[in-house]
Amino acid sequence: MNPEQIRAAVQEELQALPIIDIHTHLFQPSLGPIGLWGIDELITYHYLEAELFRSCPITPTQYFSMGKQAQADLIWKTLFIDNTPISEATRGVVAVLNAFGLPTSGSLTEARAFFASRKLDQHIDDVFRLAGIDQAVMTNDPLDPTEVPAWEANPATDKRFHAVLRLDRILNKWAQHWEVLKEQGYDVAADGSGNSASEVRRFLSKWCDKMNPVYMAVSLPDTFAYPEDSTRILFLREAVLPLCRERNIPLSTMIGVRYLVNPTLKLAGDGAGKSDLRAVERMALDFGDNRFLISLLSRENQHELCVYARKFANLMPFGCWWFLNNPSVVEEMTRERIEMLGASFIPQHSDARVLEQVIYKWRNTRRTLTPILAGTFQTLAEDGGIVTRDAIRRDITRMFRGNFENFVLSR
Ligand code: RAT
Ligand code: ZN
Repeated sequence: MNPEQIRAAVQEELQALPIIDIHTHLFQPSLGPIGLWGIDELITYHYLEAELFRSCPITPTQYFSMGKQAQADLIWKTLFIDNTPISEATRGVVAVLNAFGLPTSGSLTEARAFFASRKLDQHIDDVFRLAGIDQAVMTNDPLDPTEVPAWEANPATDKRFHAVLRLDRILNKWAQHWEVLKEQGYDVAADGSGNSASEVRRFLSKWCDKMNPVYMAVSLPDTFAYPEDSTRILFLREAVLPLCRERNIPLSTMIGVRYLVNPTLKLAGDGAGKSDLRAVERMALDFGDNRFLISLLSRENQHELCVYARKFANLMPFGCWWFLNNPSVVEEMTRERIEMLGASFIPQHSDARVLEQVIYKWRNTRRTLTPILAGTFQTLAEDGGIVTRDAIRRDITRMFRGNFENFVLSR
């Protein structure tokens, strides 16, 4: 194939492949109204809330006291009318409106009427088709009071969605949650002593039965350390990782958050920090029978992660997370990963919080990665390698589906 044919083949294969979105904050409709969708949710996405305060004098306290629609109107006026929507997150809203043939400027009336007319179940099918995905992995928290009742009602499964047992409240906020377990009859203590670890395992095991998660997951601070004398590491070592082995599922660790550096911004108030990846090295070594999906929030940590993935086959780097999901950084990270790991990683997840975001996030990923992947195969051809359509399809399928199916679903 000549360079132009290679580029066209990459573009077509990437376009045609139904991707598995391996980490989102979306919910299957059978879990009820906790799933966010529609124009007001899109505009009040926390990525956009953070941008609002840079261009409008309103204080966070004033903003958060407003109703959802008034918040959306303010963000729309500030970031889309008074300013040009050139940031990644604002451009995303424009792309979604455009995908549905809705006006991308002026009033929101038509968009609101359109989304109000949609029936959720069919809408999900349409959104997934526009995004080019066929499955999305959820984030399910067994200690979230808004989510628990939905699971207690034994929701119908939905082949478009997979559950994930999220552990943040247990591993990061034990002090605020141990009593909730205690009230539910688990023999746990604030300091993790006595039967706490085995009881946490029993609690998680019950939730595995209920949710049938494809993996367990936790976000971790930039200061994450292992080994360490803490309830976090105690429960990881004695409850979470043994249970992952028993159920034969991976643990996803997303490391590098600096929680609430500006608490007034709520969900938009977290920052990012560089981590010491010796913790990852030691975990990969000490728990050689566990599998770890890994995403890191700091750009500076990405090269090191590739090095560790070369040492430990039980690490699966995935995604360009949160502040990294911008074309300039995605380009750099993906090049680095291909150069060091071939096709043995998962390039992206959407992290969508509002259903329709998968449309713009996956379009952006395809647009950014087409030249990177094409360049990879073009360079191979230049060096005398045989590049075929089948090889391109095989590698793209492996990165955006196969690695997840093999590492997570099919073991
Ligand atoms: O990207 C985000 O939406 C963040 O707020 C987080 O939810 C992060 O992705 C996480 O899963 O902790
Ligand atoms: Zn997330």
